[in-house]
Amino acid sequence: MTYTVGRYLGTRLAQIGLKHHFAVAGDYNLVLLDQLLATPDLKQVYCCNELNCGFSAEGYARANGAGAAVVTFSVGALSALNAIGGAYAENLPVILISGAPNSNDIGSGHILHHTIGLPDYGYQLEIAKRLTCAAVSITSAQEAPVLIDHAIRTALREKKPAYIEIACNVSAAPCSPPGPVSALLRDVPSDPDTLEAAVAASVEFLASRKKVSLLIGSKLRAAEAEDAALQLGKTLSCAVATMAAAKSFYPENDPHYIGTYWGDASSAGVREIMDWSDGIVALAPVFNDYSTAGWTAWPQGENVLLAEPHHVHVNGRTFDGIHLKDYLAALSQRLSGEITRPDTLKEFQRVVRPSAPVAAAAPGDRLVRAEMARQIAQLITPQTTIVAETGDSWFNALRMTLPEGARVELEMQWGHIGWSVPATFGYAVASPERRIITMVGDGSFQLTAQEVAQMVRLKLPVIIFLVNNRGYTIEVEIHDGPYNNIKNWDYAGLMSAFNAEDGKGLGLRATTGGELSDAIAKALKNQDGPTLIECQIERDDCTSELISWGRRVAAANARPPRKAD
Ligand code: TPU
Ligand code: MG
Repeated sequence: MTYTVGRYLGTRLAQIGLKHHFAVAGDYNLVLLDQLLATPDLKQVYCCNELNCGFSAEGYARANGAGAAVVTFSVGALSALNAIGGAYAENLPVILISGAPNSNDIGSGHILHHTIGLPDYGYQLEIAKRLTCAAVSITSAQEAPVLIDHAIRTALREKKPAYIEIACNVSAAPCSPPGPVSALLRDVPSDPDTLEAAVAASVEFLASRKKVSLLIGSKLRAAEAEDAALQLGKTLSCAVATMAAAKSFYPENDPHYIGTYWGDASSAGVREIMDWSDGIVALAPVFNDYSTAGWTAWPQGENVLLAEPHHVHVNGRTFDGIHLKDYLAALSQRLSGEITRPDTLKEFQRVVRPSAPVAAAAPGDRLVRAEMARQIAQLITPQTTIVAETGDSWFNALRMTLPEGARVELEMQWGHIGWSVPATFGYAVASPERRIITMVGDGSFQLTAQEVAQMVRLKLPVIIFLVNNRGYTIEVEIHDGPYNNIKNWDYAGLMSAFNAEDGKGLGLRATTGGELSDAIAKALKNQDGPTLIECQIERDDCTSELISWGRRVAAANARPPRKAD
């Protein structure tokens, strides 16, 4: 068959495992959308706006490995680019596809609608280049396959977003045969000699230390190294902690797992064990101001072996050009039967007693955070994914103990409030078989609320716990002022507006523990649409971790400027 540019692109998206793409229509992309609709095995899913479209594709990529969003030029794409920045920060290969001006207009001096009113339309590509690993502009059908393949291949290899703009008069043009012959190359293999040298240096590091622990970082999933990390934990028999943004990237039911390492917001005993360790093997971590709790908990120096997705730093040497999963597998194999390091785990078991379960509140008592979190935690099964928004929802999710298979999705590097609603939508489209639970604050929800309407449209039975604490509590704990108060909404009442005449979404409100358990029971029965449960709690009713972490972040923000020499 003859492939048009749009069909070629659609076929490539299907070949990399996409079953859906997210879209908002506009005249620059309508013909392209027609072409994508004609692609077998690729469904088109619509969003309310382009920011949400980008985040939906981002959420889809979390569940499916990659995602795609199709938007119109400028007015659409510039909104979507915020979510693309998020995909870059979060290491997710999201392909942003934008319709673009007719190729005849380029260089003609014409002023076009939706642009900034100048005859140069190149600004969008320039912006996209800063926020993606590959950005291409397609203005002729002949070059389209090469450019499309370059963008998609680079995104998959680097686990970063890519950008493709297609002139609106080129989408339906036939491109050069034979079309997409076979699947795209995903990666180049690890260099065997470097791998060998990295493993040898790492064995030396481990052999000279007794109190070794493993620290799991948030790039581990993008590095496709979760299984290999588990294998290394078992091989070393040491204590294993996850960084906050890597919650659920290591099975919490594994006997070596000790909890979250996050400075003084760590789970009980974990900071003490990490501080006590004389060798920390850090796997694909992101050490930023938030994850180090305002630079107060940053493992570095000679006692840290830092294994990144494509290189390893150990004993003052760097080994580049290897894949983390290959390195971890080779290291486990080399260590097996010779070196184990159980001291950190033994010490943890000595110093930390299992905490007593939180007692249920009386059903008629005013709802408090602890009771809300207790009831949500009871819902978690191996099929659950918790999507937790920036705010105290982060800290509530981090406290939950996960059975094997349960996942937590966080967007801690980008930290765009409102991310969780469209990301939940995208995730649910990708993984309808999972039970998806979203925890989102009132302030965050107000940014992207309308995407709940798309969950209604597609009848996705997600459960959204909307924490109405009347404001930006996370900001209150960092630095308070009148800007942290927000207009209250009737959140539960929104659902009837989203349902309109045909939707099956459910909006419920809980002001007591009893009302919350009733609402949850109704949510579990509602399989024909989302259930939003507005949980009303006091403004200052938050986790102790938020308070101590907020204090650290405030102190880091308040460091005075350096003095001039
Ligand atoms: O649980 P809680 O009350 O902390 O969460 P809520 O109500 O969702 O409040 C979140 C407050 C917040 C803001 C305003 N967290 N971070 N920010 C700053 C911010 C502003 N704009 C964007 C797009 N992202 C942000 N993180
Ligand atoms: Mg709030």
